[in-house]
Amino acid sequence: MTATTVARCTGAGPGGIAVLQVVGDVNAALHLCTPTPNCPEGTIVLGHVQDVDDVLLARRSEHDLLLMPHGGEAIVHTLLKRLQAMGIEQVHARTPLPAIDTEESAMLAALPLAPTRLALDVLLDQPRRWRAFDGNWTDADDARSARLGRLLSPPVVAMAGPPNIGKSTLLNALSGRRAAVVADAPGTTRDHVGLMLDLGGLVVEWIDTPGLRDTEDTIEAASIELALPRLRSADLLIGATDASQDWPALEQTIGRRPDMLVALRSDLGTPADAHVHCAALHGEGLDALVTAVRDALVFPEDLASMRPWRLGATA
Ligand SMILES: Nc1nc2c(ncn2[C@@H]2O[C@H](COP(=O)(O)OP(=O)(O)OP(=O)(O)O)[C@@H](O)[C@H]2O)c(=O)[nH]1
Ligand SMILES: [Mg+2]
Repeated sequence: MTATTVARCTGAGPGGIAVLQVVGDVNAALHLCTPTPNCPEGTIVLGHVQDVDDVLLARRSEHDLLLMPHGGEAIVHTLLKRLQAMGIEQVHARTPLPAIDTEESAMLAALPLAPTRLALDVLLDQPRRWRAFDGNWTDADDARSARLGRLLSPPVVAMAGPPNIGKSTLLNALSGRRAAVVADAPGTTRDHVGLMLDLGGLVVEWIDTPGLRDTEDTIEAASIELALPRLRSADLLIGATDASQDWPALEQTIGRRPDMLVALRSDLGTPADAHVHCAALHGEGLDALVTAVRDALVFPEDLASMRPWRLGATA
């Protein structure tokens, strides 16, 4: 056999994912990973190169393997050095690099968008699902694909409720940092605060809004006014309150009913009708809330389904 070579198929400079193509005896490259992954022809698996990075491995044929680490220069450089130390010569890329089929090509194009392991796992399984698919696509498959699209394109979750019930405390607890000002005074939050949160494998933009109330304070009133469009357009609108107050009248305020009712400060009591309750100050009920929000946006049956996901569909 001719010498084993490696070619860098993606450009120099940082990128989401880099692609290195090993041609020849690809076993040496597979042995870079610990443990050595089983990667038969036509499969894509996730491996790990110790002290470097997770690496996607796509076995295009017996003698053709793609290594796809994150695209930072240090990672690519280290991998190339380790391959060269095994006697694998670096050569210029042969372009273009064709995918095995259109399903694999769509999946590869979407890979850099996957922000979590969950998104990556579901995405990696798509070529196999398309190959096994019976061809009978339904409206339900469209809806499921649109929800799965949220794994790549973070949906907006907005929480609305009366002042001083712990909305900002909840955001801080979910994010693990002090992102929003908290105080025992109504009208604490002014400009709404948006943070990207990983909720059990689904990344969302969580919007913490000022407490809804009639107020003489013109700055607070303007802040509330600014937040209303975010509430109207959120992918998931959460109505919140605590045991001492009513649920917010969102249908009157913004013309939209909440998708979920969450009771906060539940250590002080829980209002009737709450779908989920938590006491963020004490870290209680957060896991149940995270699961409820994730499941409302990407249904558990969407993740369990073995039917393929049509990439590009939006909810
Ligand atoms: N007992 C109890 N108090 C809490 C809990 N969460 C928040 N608090 C307290 O409730 C008060 C208000 O908290 P914030 O998070 O500022 O409430 P908010 O809903 O964001 O208030 P606005 O920004 O004014 O709308 C603070 O004193 C918090 O410490 C909780 O789970 N239990
Ligand atoms: Mg607040």
